[in-house]
Amino acid sequence: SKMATGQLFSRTTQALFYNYKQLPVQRMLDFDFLCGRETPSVAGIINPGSEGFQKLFFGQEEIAIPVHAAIEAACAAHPTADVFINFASFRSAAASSMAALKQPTIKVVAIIAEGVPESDTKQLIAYARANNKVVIGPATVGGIQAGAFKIGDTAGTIDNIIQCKLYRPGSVGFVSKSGGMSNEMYNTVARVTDGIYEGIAIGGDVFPGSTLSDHILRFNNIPQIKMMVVLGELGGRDEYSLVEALKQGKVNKPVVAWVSGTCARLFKSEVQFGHAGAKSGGEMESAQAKNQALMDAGAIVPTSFEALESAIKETFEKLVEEGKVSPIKEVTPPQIPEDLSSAIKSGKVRAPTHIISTISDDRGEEPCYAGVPMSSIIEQGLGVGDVISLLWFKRSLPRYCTKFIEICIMLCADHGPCVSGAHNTIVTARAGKDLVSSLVSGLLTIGPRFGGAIDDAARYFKDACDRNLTPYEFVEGMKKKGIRVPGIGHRIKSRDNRDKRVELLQKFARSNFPSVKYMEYAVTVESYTLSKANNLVLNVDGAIGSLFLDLLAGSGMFTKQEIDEIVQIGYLNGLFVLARSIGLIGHTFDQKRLKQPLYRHPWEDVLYTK
Ligand code: Q5B
Repeated sequence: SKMATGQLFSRTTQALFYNYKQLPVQRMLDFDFLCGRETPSVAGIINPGSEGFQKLFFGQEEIAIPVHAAIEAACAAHPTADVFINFASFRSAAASSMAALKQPTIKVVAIIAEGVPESDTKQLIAYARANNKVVIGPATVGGIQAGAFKIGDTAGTIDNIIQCKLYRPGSVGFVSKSGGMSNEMYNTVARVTDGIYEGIAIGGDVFPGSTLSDHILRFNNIPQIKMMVVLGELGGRDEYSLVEALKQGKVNKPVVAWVSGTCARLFKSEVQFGHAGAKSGGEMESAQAKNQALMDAGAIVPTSFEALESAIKETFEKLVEEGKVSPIKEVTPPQIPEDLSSAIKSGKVRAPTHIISTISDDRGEEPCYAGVPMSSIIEQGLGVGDVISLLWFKRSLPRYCTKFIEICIMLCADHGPCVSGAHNTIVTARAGKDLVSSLVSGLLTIGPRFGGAIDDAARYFKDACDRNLTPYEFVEGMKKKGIRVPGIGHRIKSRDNRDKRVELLQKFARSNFPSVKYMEYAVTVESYTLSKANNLVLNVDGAIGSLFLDLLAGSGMFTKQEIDEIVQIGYLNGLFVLARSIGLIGHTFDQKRLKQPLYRHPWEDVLYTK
């Protein structure tokens, strides 16, 4: 079995990681890279209920690690992965660990959770024993084989791993109950010996899946391990199985041991330390008794925890003198690239951004539109016109301007079911499509002929008015170029059937705007075009286009260059797009509410011709 032959891990060991946590997996991969492993030690991730890939770094490169929804599927996909690292909570750790133990490919299960019911752990232990499998934990950080394989968060940060030289094997086998103390001991061992070969934290529960003596006996069979260090803990009788093994002569390598918790005697009543198993029970379970028994059985036991380091040092030096350890060939581990976020945070690097944004900021306590916090917009009782002026024009405009914007939105919100946009939306909704599809299919008709003539109207009226062209010069000049005057003409509106919307906009502007110069110019153009045909009225696009020029020029809120830029970029069709979306959404709901069937255009309404 794994336990009997000794080696649990190697440089090619791969694990399945249950219940994805980014940090421990990334730390495992960083360790792999540090050790010069060719394959990542995490073959797959199991995240109950989700599948796909998880992107992580392997050195400087990103790799995609497969994510499986179930343990069985993961084991089938990665038959050579024989370690199962279980990061499930204490509630589900036992069930998932048992499921893993039952997989033929899994040989070692490490259980990180603290608080797994003892009766469940006992079942796991019994099953593992009967099937020659190894359980590490529960309530453990895991373990590490230096230069080869690491479980989860074992040994902490990359800096600590480098400091403890865990990227290459030494000659010391280490086993402890506590994971936190094992980090401490990796440092100690690195200081006074040639380093760790393997380190295991068995966990602080009363019933650990594998015991101190299990691992010491295993270490005894690993030729590279020349000495062992054990860090026990008061409470429980685990250390006595080690005492037995020592007494029976089953261990022929030096064992340096210390059982912590000697201070418990200083307390009058029973003391419960951090671990479930670490409480001072009877005399037998005291640290003093266990230290004494270990010493009597032949372990090297110092007089205090402080003296542990020198005991390890002396034991190692003796092995060197006896020629039992050959000097380690030191290697320089590769540099692990630092994560961009932490490098930026520490001011080491700077990186160019890929996007600039100037209109809103969602990073603070509340979103801001052009620097104005949401709460202030609400407290001031501002409206959608103000929001548009902040997000589109990046400034707060006077009330008459924002009111004008709101009037544009209201007047253009809909114009019946027969216009291009509404028709498309209705047909799309009746084809069974969703809201967004129905909406955009209508929006896509907005353009030079329908609703999208506002910007061009503003461009041409501005140019003609600024150049003092007479309506005759302007209209005939356009005709020569073969361009229809944007903002002029309507399918149903005419001299005798005026567009009420145009009149309302003009009325509002005349009584609120400081100047309506551009609109008056458009009206003179209209007078001229009406002399040509009855329907060549100033339409809603032309009214908005010309009046917005007046707003921009008359409000005193925009420079000449800003006005040119607004007209050139073309902001104003946005008003129609935004407004008509309201109506198109309404038409979609209307058709759905009416449960209208698929639309088919009638044959009679098509001229079929050759
Ligand atoms: N003629 C709007 O045309 C329409 C002329 C012109 C010089 C012109 C047309 C046009 C410019 C674009 C524009 C916005 C296609 C319209 C809107 C929103 C809406 C819609 C709704 C809503 C209408 C007949 C004769 C021809 C033409 C000449 C026409 N327009 N000449 N400048 N602008 N306007 N769009 O009626 O000699 O016979 O060749 O393109 O501003 O979209 O309610 O429906 O809220 O939803 O189809 O209000 O005016 O006329 O194309 O048969 O032309 O007049 O050259 O002369 P019609 P056509 P000729 S508002």
